[in-house]
Parts: sequence; structure tokens; C-alpha cells
Amino acid sequence: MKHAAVTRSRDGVAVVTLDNPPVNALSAALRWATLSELRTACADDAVKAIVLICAGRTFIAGADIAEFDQPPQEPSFAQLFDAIENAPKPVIAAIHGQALGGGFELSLVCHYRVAAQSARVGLPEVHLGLLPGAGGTQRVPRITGAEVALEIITSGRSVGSAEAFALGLVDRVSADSALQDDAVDFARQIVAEGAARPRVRDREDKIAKDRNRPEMFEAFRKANARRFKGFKAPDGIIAAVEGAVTLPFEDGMALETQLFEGLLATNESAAQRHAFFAVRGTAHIPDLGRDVPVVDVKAVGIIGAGTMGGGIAMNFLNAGIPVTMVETAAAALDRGVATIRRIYEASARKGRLSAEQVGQRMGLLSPSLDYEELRNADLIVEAVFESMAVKKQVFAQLDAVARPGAILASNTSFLDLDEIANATSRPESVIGLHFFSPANVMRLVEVVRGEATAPAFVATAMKLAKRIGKVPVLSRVCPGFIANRLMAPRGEQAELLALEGTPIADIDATLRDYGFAMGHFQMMDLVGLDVVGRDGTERTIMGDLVAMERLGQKRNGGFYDYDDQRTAHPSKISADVIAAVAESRGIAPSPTSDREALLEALLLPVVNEGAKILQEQVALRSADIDVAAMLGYNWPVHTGGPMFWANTIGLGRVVAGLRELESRHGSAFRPAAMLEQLALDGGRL
Ligand code: 3H9
Repeated sequence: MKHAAVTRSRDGVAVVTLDNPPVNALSAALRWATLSELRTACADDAVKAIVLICAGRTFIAGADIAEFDQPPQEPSFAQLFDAIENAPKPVIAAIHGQALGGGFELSLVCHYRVAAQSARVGLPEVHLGLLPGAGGTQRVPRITGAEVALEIITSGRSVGSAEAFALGLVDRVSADSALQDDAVDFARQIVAEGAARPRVRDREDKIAKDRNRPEMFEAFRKANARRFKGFKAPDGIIAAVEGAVTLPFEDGMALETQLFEGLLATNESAAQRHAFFAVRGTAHIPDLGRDVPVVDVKAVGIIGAGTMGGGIAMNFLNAGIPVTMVETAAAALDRGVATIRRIYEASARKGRLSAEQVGQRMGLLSPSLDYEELRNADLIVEAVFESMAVKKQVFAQLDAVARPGAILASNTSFLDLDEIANATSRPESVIGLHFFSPANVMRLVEVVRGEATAPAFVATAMKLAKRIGKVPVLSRVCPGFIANRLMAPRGEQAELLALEGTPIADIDATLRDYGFAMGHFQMMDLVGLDVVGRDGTERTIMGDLVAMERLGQKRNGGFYDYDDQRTAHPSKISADVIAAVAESRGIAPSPTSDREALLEALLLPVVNEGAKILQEQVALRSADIDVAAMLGYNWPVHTGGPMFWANTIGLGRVVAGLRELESRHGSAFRPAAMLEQLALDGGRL
């Protein structure tokens, strides 16, 4: 395939169009094509200036991430970038869509940058556990100064054209429809003026000032220590930007390359690159080809105006899709609508939404007490109390009012979807859409495919989830589906370890050190012990704490005591409760003090559950399980999710650890057959 072409040459301006769909990733093939067109244009005496522009929806979105695991191929970034920067004619980048990572870095070796109004530029490498490795850490500080560069590169955020212009990162902003013409005009103007070709690498003014503030780097590191915890890339970025200020350009570049290569070899970067592709890969469903028709969802109904129903409704309102929200009682409906309004107004106060947007979104919401008003809905999502009897009744009612061809979705988190579907005359129309709380924030949605669900409705749900900004993961029916089922053993293990006498503060600290934002017991206290609840007759720690009105942070403490600042302190009361429950259940004290053993006791059972989910084909692929854990339970991204982590530490070790747990606690911890086999074969999950 030809990736770059000189599409026209007008008044001595060669327009080189780069074309590597879908996002113009700067693969070796695209680097070759660009270099060769550049050389041709440079050799052509009729060409006075060169515009680099991209075909398709965006400018270059960065290096081709898939190439990082392959041997380096020529031409290198450095070879291409040297050729551009030292070209004998001015080179102008014309940016639309996004110029990211290596793509933005390519624009920084051009002599000028023209951006379309809607364009954005940025260096998101930090999200891949990397730093910009093609000069970004050296050139951005030369334009913006080190402080702004640190913020932009460590956050990985993309910068809109207006801000980029204000910062000097682009030289001109043009109307979206006129980008190419503007860039060509700009090129002609530069040729006419005969100005010298500026190179960002030669700029000294900003970094000269930064040389007087060496303390800035340490201060930045300290101020962001919490945000950077567990990640190696931010430290590398800070060191590279510091190098831009303290070293000559070539030495700074050498430092950047060395730091980039070091990061590329880390488990964290491998994990984050896995996460990148895993999140994008969930939508590929092998038995759903492109020919499966998709329903155009123009109107949505929601049953239930509680926390879940309201949160789900907001996703559709945010995407401009009208929602009819139905409740049985006026008071509950009013409360639900008021909550949605309150959340939008809070966003408006923080400047995230305009008053007009709040009005538009609320205008799309129709509260109702009547199922009849769902007649025209293309999709109806049930989000009522988690009881089979109630859900069956709701679905029978929906069956009576919904139009033929409407999708009937349940937000159940652990009930049997097939049983719910059979309460209707059209089980093929029933699907699970399992959102995670808070549903307007959490990115995961499990799309649950029942025995009878029609392929077109599965395809519609996957597509719709993306449209409302969610990441869909397909699950078959089983108790807890993927994420809740996967993570249940972590909670059970945490409580078992506590009953054996391991201090809950140690258990929580182990999870935090691994990278979770919170430990299990802190989380329970935050959610509320009465909310979490537990079925069964066995005496539990939680049951005893609830009986004592210790409901968590909101009342009297829970596992921990809390002061006025809501800081957790170890609690004598809960320690006594734990000891009493352990005694009543005949569990002898055998605390685990070794942190690594603690971690494995907490997380290997999760891996084991994941393997069972995979071998039962509840999930399509192990990467989907990782996505469910990362986006549904905030599993630390720098480990790549439980399955990727298991591969990283080695399946032999996972199996050995589980066998050890099995010998102590019984067959619940027996390694899944798939794990045993893969460990034997040297395979990966
Ligand atoms: C870098 O540049 C390093 C340099 O500093 C140094 C080098 C020495 N590579 O996200 P989408 C695929 S590191 C390969 O669904 P959107 C993606 O997998 C890079 N593939 O679209 C998907 O494939 P599929 C720094 C890539 O419209 C398809 O393209 N850059 C790459 O929602 C569509 O992607 C970044 O980190 C890539 N770089 O969002 C930017 N990018 O269809 C990464 C995308 O088979 N990219 N693909 O599932 C993005 O953030 C988004 O893709 C973008 C478009 C915002 C551009």
C-alpha cells in the first residue's frame, strides 16, 4: 500500500498527504513513504515549501504501538525527523483531528504548525507507561518552558487548538474546512518573506529562565507523588524534561532515548500497552460479522429512578438521546429527577457544563408514572430492586407495552437473565446491560448475552455502549457475570485473612501498595456495611458490626474508627468483633505477616476465578476479563489486570500459590484445569 503521496503542487508548494488508516499511526511503512516523498519534494527545484497533511479523520495519532514489540525497523524516527528538521525548504505541518505522541513530535520538527480549529495536540505516552521518545520531552519545554511541559507530558492530556496557539505550540489556527488552503497560503507567505527556517531545538529563551529554578523538578515530583504512585513513566518524564533544561540538545535527546528504552522494557509499560489494546478489543465479537443489522436507538426508556436508574439515564442524556424514566410512585420519580438535576448543576458549577447544556440534557428527560409511555422506546433498561419476582413482573409488563423489535434490557448484577427473559413472550429481545455504580461515571458496561438474545441486539448493545462513552464487555449468563464474580474472592479472602488474625490495616495496605486506590475494608466502610449486606446464616464480621450500628464511615465507624476528618484509625471494637467471630467459627489464629504471601492470598483466587470464567466461556477472552477488572473495579492499570498480571508473574507460580492455599483452606482454591494446563505447557492466559 502506498502511504504517502504528493497530491498536488500549487505555486511551488508541495502537499504531501500521509494516509495510513484508521489513525495514521507512524508505522515503518508510513515513515518510509513520508521520507521518500519528502526527498522527492526537496529534490524538485519547482518546490519551494512542503505541507505535511493527513488523510482521513485525524493527523498522526503517534507511533504504531503494535510495533513496540517488534525489532526496530528503518527508517527510525530520528532519521525521518532529521530529514524534516534539516530540509532545505520550509516544512509546515497541517494538523486536523489529533496530533498525538510521535505525531505531535513529528509536527515539532516541522518549521511551522497550522492547526484546524477543532484539532488537538498532546503527548499521551504516559498512559502507555512511556515517555515521548522522539524529542517531545526536549522540544516542548523549549516552547512552553519546563513547568507547562511537565504538566502536559505527565498528564498526557490533549491540548485544544486555542490553548496550543496561546502556548506557542502551533503557529496558526484555521477554520476546519480551510485547513489545507490556509496551510498552503501560509507556506507561500513564508516563501515570499524568505524568512529563515526556525528549528524548535535551537530555542533557548524559555529554558534559559528555567535554569535558574532547578528546585522546580523536585517540587513537581513531590507535589504529584500520590498521582504518580505505582507508575514509572512520570519519573522518567521529569528526568527527561530536566535534561532539556540542563543539557545541550543532543545530550538531552540521548537521555530521552535512554529513558524511553528503559521504560519500554518495564512490566508496567507492557501492562499499559496491553490495556490500550484490550479496551479497544472488547468490541470484536467473533460470531457477529459486519453484516449483522444494528438497531438505531433514538429513544430510551428506563424503569426505576433510583441511584442506578438515574445514573444510567444520564449516560443517554449526555449523548443526546431522549429518555423516558418510569417509576411507580411520584415521590420516588421526583427524587430521581432532582438528583439528576443536582449532579448536572454541580458539574456546571465546576465549569464542566454550560447552563445551556444542563437545560438541553434535562429537556431530553421525560419523567413518567405510566409504562404506556414506553411504547415508542427502541431500548428499555430495567433498573429496579434486585429481586427475581419483581424483575419478572416488570418484564411481563414491558412485554405488553414495548413495540415489536424494541430491546428489553436488565441491569441485574447477579440474577439469571434467561429466567427473566422467559417471563416475556420474546426472550430474543432480552439482554443484560450491567452498569457499575456510579453508572454515569464508571466506564464499564457488561453486555449480557442470554441463551436466546438475538445477534442484532447484541451488536446494537455493543455499539450503543460505545456511543454513550462506555467500554462494553460481552458476558454469558452466570451468577455475578464477569466483574463481580471475578472480584468476589478478593473480599472473601480479605475477611478470611482477618479472621485468621491478620490486622485489617495490613490487608488494606497490601492492596494499596499493589496499586488499588483503597483497601477492601476501607471500601466496605465507604460503601456502607448495611448496603453491602450478606446473605446466609453463618455469623459474619459484617453482620456483627451492622448489629452494633457500625455501618461504616457514615455512622459510628465500621471496620475502622473515623475522626472528624474522616481519617481511618484501627478500631479496638472491630478487632474484638473479628476475634469473637473467628472463635465462634473455630478459626485458630494464624496471622500472615509476609506482604507477598498476603498479596498472593488476596489476588491469586481472583486469577483462578478469571480462569474459570474463561474456561466456561462466560468471557470471550482473557483481555476482556482484565478490562472488566480495570474499568469495573479500578484494578491498577499498571499491572494490566489480573490475567495479564498472572502471566507476568508466571502461571507456574500462580498454580503453586493456589495449591498452597488449597492445602490450607480446601478445594475452593484448587487451580482451574485451564490454569494447570497452561502452566504445564508454558502458555499464557
Ligand atoms: C508514541 O507515539 C511514542 C513516541 O513518542 C516515540 C516513538 C519512538 N498505534 O482508539 P480508537 C488503533 S506512543 C497502533 O478506537 P478513536 C486502535 O487500536 C503512541 N494502533 O479510535 C483501533 O484499532 P481497532 C502515542 C492504534 O477515534 C483503531 O486504531 N499515541 C494507535 O476512539 C482506532 O482507535 C497514543 O497513545 C496507535 N498509536 O480514537 C494515541 N492508535 O479498530 C493512541 C489507535 O483494530 N490513540 N490505534 O480496534 C488514541 O488515543 C486514539 O486511537 C485516538 C482515536 C484518539 C487517536
